[in-house]
Amino acid sequence: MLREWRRFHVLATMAVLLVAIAWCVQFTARASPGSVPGPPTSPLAAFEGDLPVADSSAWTSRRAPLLRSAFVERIYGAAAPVASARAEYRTIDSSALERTAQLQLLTLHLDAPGGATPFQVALLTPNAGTRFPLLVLPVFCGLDSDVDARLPSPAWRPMRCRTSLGRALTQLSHGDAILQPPLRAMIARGYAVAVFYAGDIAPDDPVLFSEAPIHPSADAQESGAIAAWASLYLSVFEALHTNPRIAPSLIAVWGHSRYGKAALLAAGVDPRIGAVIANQSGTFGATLSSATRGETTAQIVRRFPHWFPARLAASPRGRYSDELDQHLLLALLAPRPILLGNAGLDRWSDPAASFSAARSASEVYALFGRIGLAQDDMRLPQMSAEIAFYVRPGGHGVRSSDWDRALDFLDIHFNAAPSRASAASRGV
Ligand code: GTR
Repeated sequence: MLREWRRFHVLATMAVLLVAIAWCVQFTARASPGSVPGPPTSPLAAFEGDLPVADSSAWTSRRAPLLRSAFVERIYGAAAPVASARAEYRTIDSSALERTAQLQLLTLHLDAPGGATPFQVALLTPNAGTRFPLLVLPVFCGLDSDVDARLPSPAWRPMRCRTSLGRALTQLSHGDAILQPPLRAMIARGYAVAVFYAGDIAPDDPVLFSEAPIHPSADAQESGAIAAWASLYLSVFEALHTNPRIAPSLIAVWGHSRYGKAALLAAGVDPRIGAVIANQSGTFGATLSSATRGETTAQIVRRFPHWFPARLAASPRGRYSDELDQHLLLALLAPRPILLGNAGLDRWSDPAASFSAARSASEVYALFGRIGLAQDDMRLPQMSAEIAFYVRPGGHGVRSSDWDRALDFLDIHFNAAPSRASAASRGV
C-alpha cells in the first residue's frame, strides 16, 4: 500500500513537473520561425486576364475591386455591414474604470433574413478629450470583471467561460492575456474601445452557425463564419464612424487568430477601416496558402468547415487558384497600417510564410509612395513602417506583450495621421 502510494506520488510529481516545463517553454522559448519562402507572384503582375498594374489609380479602380470579388466568391463568402446604421445607445456608467471612461451599451439592429436581430456592443470612451481613435475588438471570454458585471451577461460570457476551468482552458489555447484586453491602458492612451462577442450572433460551431440568425448572404451555404465575423466588424464600424466622439479615419480592427483572419478580410473589403492588427492570423489570414509549412488549406477547411462557404469546404483545392493567395489580401489594405504579430513556437500559423506575403504586398504600398514592410529580419520590427511584423518568444495566444505592441503601433500611426493632428489643432 505504502509502495503504491509512493509510486503514485512520484508519478503525480513528474506529471506536475512536465506540465510546468511545458508551460515555461510555451512562454519563453525562442524557436526559429524558419526561413522565409520565396516571393509569390507579384501583386502587380497580370491577374487572370487583367493587365499588369503600373500605378495607384489602376490598382484602386481596376485591380482592387477584382481581387475583392475574387476573395469573396472563391474563399470567404460575402462580407458586408449587416446592421442598419441606427444604433441605440444606453449609458451604463459614466464614470467606469475608476472614473476614466464612459461605458455605453449599443444595440445594433442586424438585418437578418429572419427579421431584425439585436447585436450588442460595449463602447468605452475616455472621459478626457473629445474625438478618439477607436479600436474594435471581439472578445473570446468576457471582459474585465468590473465592466463585465455591468453588462448583460449572456451576451458577453459564453457558457464555457462561466467556470474557472473553462476560463483556464481558454487561456491555455488562446494565451494568458486573452481574457482581459487592457482596457485601462487603452483608455489612458486615448483610445475608445468597441467590444463585441461574435459567438452571440455567429457561433463558432458548425451546427450552431448553420442555424444562426444572421448570414452576410441570405444563403447560409454561400457564407462562412470568417465572413460573418468580418461582417460584424463592419457593422460596428458602420454604426460608430458617424459617432461625433469618434475620429472616423482612425478606426482600427484587432483580431487574434480566427478573428485575425476576419479582421484582415473586413479591412480588405472596406477601405474605410484605418488600420489592422492581426495576431497570429495564419492560414487564410496573412500566411501564404501556397507556401505554408503549418496548417494547410485542406486541413483548415476539414477541421473548421463552417468557417467557409460550403462550396469551398466541398472542394478546398478547386475553389481558388494559387494566383489568389493571401499576399493579395494584405495588398488590398495598402496604404493603410498593418501590424502582424507572431510567436516563434506557433509554427502552425507559419510566420515565415506571412513575412513573405507582407514583403510582396509592399509592392502595392510602393505605388502609394509608401514603404510597407521596412525590415529584413522577422524579429526586428520597424514599428513606424506601414507594415510591421514581429515574432515574440512562446506559442500561440495573446500575451500582454502583444497588447503592448498593438498600442505602440497605433500610437505611432494614428498620432501621425493628418486628420488626428488637424482635429487636435482644432481642439476637437
Ligand atoms: C487553430 C487553427 C487556426 C487558428 C486558431 C485559432 O487551431 O488551426 O487556423 O484560427 O486555431 O483561432 O486560435
